[in-house]
Amino acid sequence: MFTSHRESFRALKRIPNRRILPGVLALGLVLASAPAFAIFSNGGFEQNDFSGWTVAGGTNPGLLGVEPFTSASIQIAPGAPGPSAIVGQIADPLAPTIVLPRVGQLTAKLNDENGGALVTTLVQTDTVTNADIDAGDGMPHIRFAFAPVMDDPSHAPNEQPYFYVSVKNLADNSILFEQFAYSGQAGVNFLNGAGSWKYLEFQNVDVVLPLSAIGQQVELTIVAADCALGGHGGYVYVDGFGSANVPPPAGAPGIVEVPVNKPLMLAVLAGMLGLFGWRARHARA
Ligand SMILES: [Ca+2]
Ligand SMILES: [Ca+2]
Repeated sequence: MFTSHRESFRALKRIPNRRILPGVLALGLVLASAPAFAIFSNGGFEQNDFSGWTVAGGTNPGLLGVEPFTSASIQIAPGAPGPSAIVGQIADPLAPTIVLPRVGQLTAKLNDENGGALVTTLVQTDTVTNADIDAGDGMPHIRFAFAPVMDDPSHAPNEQPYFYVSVKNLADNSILFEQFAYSGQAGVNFLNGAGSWKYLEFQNVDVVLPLSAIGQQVELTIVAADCALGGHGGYVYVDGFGSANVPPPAGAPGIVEVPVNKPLMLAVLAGMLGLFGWRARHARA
């Protein structure tokens, strides 16, 4: 990716006519800042489908155990997967301040506002390469944005709609990033949507990987679940999966940067996330 940018720019610089130089420079800048969605296939859903992704799911029998819930609490019973869709420029009356699409022309929506105790999962595995290194810090990055929108029927916590997002290194099964919350969960700064609906603005995630991750496989997982009792829905918008910066949204961005394999930094991060009411975890699966 970077090589091709350099070659393009070098080729352009050979053009001798000075009068076209400003235009050439502008084009060079455009090329240099083109999004490098190197790591994930169709990471921005701009193909208007789920090519490159595995969409699955089933039904939600409720979360296992008691709080705090983790990935180990998630149960998905066999059954038809929950719904999924690609959306463009739409308004969401349940979450009126969310701006769609988030990046480019299209954004993925996992699950929906209807009940049925359904679960939708979205997974993609890919290999980290040198193309995922950010020239800014010399480290590989995984970046994306997500926004959960969930009804809050005030069921028991394990029966509420919930969402889960994780980035896992398959080489050692370490969780590089994960976030879980059920609707209305204390400590998560949900915004009030229509009626009993709760939501979050798009959260920008920036996971900094160690250099040792080059050549290793990472797995992205997103889970969006209706309530376990069948009457209430929940969904998650996701977009911009790749190594390039997710451009700022129309509203105020909340960038969550997650350095890995640096315990001190993680402690600092946990403190920062505390400001947002998030629970940060560096768990082993
Ligand atoms: Ca997109
Ligand atoms: Ca649903």
